[in-house]
Amino acid sequence: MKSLIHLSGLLFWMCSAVLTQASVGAAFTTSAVKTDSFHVSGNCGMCKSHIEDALKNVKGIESSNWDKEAKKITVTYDPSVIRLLEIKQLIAAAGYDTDEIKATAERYNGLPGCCKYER
Ligand SMILES: [Cu+2]
Repeated sequence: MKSLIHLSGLLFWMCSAVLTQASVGAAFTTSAVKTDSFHVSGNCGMCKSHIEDALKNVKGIESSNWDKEAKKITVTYDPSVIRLLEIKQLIAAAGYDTDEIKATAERYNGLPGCCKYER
């Protein structure tokens, strides 16, 4: 009987330790994450996938959504992991101009015809 009480005590301790860690982890991610919007040139749906793919599987970036009509991207990211300027560099490297970083002529020229936005 004594060992059973001991075991349940241990289980309780383990569960609360896990729970505490989980809530600390969640608090960290929610408080650190930031959402920013900025201009990104582009024309079509293909541009949208190029731009968003450039930010996919990038550490620190949670989500991105480029609006074809507004020519604006909304990015949710962790500024302690990746800086906004680095995000703009990734988009420029894919061939698209942002408000701060422009794509190189080489990258721009590499875009498919339908994606060659006016500069
Ligand atoms: Cu396009």
